[in-house]
Amino acid sequence: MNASKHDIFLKKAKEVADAIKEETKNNGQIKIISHLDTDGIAAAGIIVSALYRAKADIHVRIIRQLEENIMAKLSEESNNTSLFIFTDLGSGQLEIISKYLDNEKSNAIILDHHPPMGKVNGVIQLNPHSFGINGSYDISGAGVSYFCAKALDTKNSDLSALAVIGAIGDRQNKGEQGSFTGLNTKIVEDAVNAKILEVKKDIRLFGRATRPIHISLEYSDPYIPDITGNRDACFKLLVELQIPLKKGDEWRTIADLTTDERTKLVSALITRSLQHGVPSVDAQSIIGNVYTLVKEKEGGILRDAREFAYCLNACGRMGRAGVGVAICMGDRGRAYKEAEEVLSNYRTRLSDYLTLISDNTERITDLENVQIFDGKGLVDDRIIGTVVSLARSSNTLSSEKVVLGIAFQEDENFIKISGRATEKLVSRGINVGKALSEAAEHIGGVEAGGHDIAAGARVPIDKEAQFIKFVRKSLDIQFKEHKPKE
Ligand SMILES: [Mn+2]
Repeated sequence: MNASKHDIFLKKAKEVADAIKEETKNNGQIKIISHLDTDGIAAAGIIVSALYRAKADIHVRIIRQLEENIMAKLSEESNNTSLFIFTDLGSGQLEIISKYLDNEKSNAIILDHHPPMGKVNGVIQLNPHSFGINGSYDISGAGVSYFCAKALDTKNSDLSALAVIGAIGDRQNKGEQGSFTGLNTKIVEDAVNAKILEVKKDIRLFGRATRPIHISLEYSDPYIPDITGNRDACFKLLVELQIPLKKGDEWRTIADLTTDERTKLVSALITRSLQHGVPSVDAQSIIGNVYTLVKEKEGGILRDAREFAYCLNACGRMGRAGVGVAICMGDRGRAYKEAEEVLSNYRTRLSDYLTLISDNTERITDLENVQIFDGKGLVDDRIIGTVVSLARSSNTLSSEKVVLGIAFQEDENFIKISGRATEKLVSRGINVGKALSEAAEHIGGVEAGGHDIAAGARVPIDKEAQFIKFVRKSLDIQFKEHKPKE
C-alpha cells in the first residue's frame, strides 16, 4: 500500500523534473523562491545545485512567508523569468501565486510539503499530501525538492544529505530513537549509499562533536530534569562520574567519550529522568540515531547533521540566508568562515533576547492555556519564535501552555505572531497551526500558516487584539477537547 503511494509520488516527481528540463532548454531565467528556515534553505540549496549543474540561468530569493505583497513584487521584477520554482512554501498560497502569475510569460512549479489550500490551474505542484503521504513527518520541503532533483539527474543523489538536514530542521526524525519514517528513510538510504552520511546510535545531544560535554548536557533536548539548563549540575554530574572534562587544554566533546564513559553517562541520565517521573520511553530517547556527514571537517560546524541544520537556521534568522545557500552548494571557503561568524553572533543574540524577556516580564500575559510575550520593538520578527521556545527551557515561559510571541514586521504596519506548542501538547492533540489558520479565516488581511507544533501569522497592526482573541478561543476549545491522558 505504502509502496504504491510512494511510486505514484516518484512518478509525479519525474513529470515535474521533465517540465523543469524542458524549461532549461528554452534558456529562460528560473527564479527559485524558498522559505527562510533550515528546510527552506536546504530545499533551495538542492534545487539551485541541480539547476546549476544543468547550466540553467538561476536566481534565488529566500523569504519569510509568501505574502501577497511579496508575490506582487516578485512578478513585477520578473520580466525575464520563464519559470518560478517555489520550494518549502507555495502550497498554502496557491491563490496568491496564480493571481500574480502571468501564464502567458511564465510557469510555476511548487515543491512543498505543507497542506495544499485551494485549487488552481496552470501551476504544477509536487506535494506529498496529494498522494496521501504525511507531509509533517514522512518528507520535508527539502525532501520533495530532492526527489525532483534526483529525477532530473541521478548524479544529484549526492544532494540527499541536504534533504536529511532539511528534515531534521523541521524535526521530522520522530520515529523510534530519532529515526526517520516514510520517504525520509529512502533519502537516508541514498545518502548512506552515496557514502556521505553515516547513521549510528549515540547520545543524542546537541553539539556532540563541537561543544564541551557539560555544555551539550546543559542544552540537552530531550529535556533532562535538573540537567537541562543547569550548568553547575552538569559539571557536578561529570565530576561524580569521574569523566574528565578536558584532554590537555582542550574541552572534550560527547564524541570523544570512551565506550565506558558513554555507558556510565547514559545510565546516569536515564536514571535521573526516571527518578523524576519521566516516562521510560522518553528517558531512553537520549540514545538514538545520530547522523554524521563524514565528508565534513571533524569537529567543525557541519559534521553533525543536527548542527548543520542549526547553522542553516541561524543564517536565515540572522538575515544571511545567502551564506546558508552557498554552504549547501558546497562552498567550504568564504561561506564556511562567514557561517562560523553568523553562528557565534546568533548565539549572542539569543542569549541577549532571553535576558530581555526575563527583564520584561510585565510583557508576558499569562492565561489559562496560552502565554503571550509582547516583543514589539524589542525582538526581531525573524527570531521571535525561537526566542519564545527557548524561554521555556529557562522556565521564563511555561512548557504546559501554547506560547505566542509578537514582534513588529519591518514596516511596523504589520506584526508577526509566532505560536509554539511542545511535543507533549502536540501528542495530546493540540495544533497551533490550526488555531492560527482558523483565526485568520475570521479576520481579513491576516496570512497564517505552519504546523501543529510551530506556526506563524502576519497580522495588520490594528487587528492584533481581535486576532489574538480568536486564537485564544480556538486554543481553549482544543485544550477542552483534548484533555491530558491520565
Ligand atoms: Mn519545511
